[in-house]
Amino acid sequence: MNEDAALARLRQLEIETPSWAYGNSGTRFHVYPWPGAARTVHERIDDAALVHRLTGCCPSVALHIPWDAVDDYGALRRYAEAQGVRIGAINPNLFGDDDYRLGSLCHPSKRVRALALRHCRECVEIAKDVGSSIISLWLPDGTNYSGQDDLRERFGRLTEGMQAVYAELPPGMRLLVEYKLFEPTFYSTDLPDWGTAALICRRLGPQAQVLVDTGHHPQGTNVEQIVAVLLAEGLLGGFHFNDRKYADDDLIVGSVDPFELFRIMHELARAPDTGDVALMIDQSHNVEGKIDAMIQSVMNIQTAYAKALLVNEERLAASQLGCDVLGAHRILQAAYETDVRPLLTRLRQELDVEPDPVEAFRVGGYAARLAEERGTASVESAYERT
Ligand code: RM4
Ligand code: MN
Ligand code: MN
Repeated sequence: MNEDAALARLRQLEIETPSWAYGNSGTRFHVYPWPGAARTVHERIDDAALVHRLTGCCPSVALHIPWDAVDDYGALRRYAEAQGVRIGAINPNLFGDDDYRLGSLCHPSKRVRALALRHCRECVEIAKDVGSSIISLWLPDGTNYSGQDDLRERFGRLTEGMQAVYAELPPGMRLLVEYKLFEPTFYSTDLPDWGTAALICRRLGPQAQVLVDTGHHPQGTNVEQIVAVLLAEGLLGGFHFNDRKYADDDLIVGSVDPFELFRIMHELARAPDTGDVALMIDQSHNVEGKIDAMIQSVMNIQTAYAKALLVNEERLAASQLGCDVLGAHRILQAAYETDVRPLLTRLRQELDVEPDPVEAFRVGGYAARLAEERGTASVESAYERT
């Protein structure tokens, strides 16, 4: 499509950021605290709102329960709205309790399965209270050793548990089913891949769709093909964008393989209707700042989408039908190599934000102010040190 049409589509692009990426996080080796990192759900919402102000395209923030639990969700909703954002997907947490050592909805014990189900029910209620229409469910369930549990039994428990969660959904609320190859378990995972997730969603009904976390596949998986097939089947519910080098690395989107991001965004760009696909980021900033890294991810998604929108679809289709293998590939490559910075500058002028929102954050004194406000003023800002 031409630049003006691409600009119109870019204006509609909305990206949801995750509350959990704004707080301190780390690996199993250590958590290095970041000056001014958000400590409470209110501060996490503040940071998401700042990202929205600087980018103009991140109007919602996903919550993780109980990490973001509060007593009054109506008040939390109003707080978010007062900061200029709304609350997006509610993510139940089925891994943060001692009871979940051997799983949650697939646990061998009925008692633990009931606990997990109760938590999912609570999350549906929270979603209603905050005005969200999405439950993003990731199950950490699996086993570490062959023989540890009966795989078919576990699949049965999975279906039953998911059906029970699905039954709680009010009309208009969607259950996005997230899969992941491995981790925290290493021998088997109950929802390991998009096929299993799609199978479960088909069993459940139209309010269940698959969530593709771009870091949750075996090395070398063709993620854009998964996206294409799920779109064709009406089963693509949303994304957790991040990048990875080895496993579930949760790195800045597009930092390792921007061409893959472009190919994924191309599947979205050429789909007739992607209005329902929730574009969410799921990241963990362990050694870098949180807010500017989030903005960088947002900008990288915009860049990839802009390039994807500029693919000459007519010529591409003609080359494909004409069996011109290299010609078709070169059309994609040409779009990928286009310098879209001028187009994105136009977009940001229209959105009334700075041409480089990462730079705007870094020179705007935000980091020092947040460090001071949040009681880490004695630690010099990482930017001032360099
Ligand atoms: C998982 C998965 C989920 C996220 C948790 C914290 O690997 O990506 O989406 O909620 O991490
Ligand atoms: Mn995820
Ligand atoms: Mn993950």
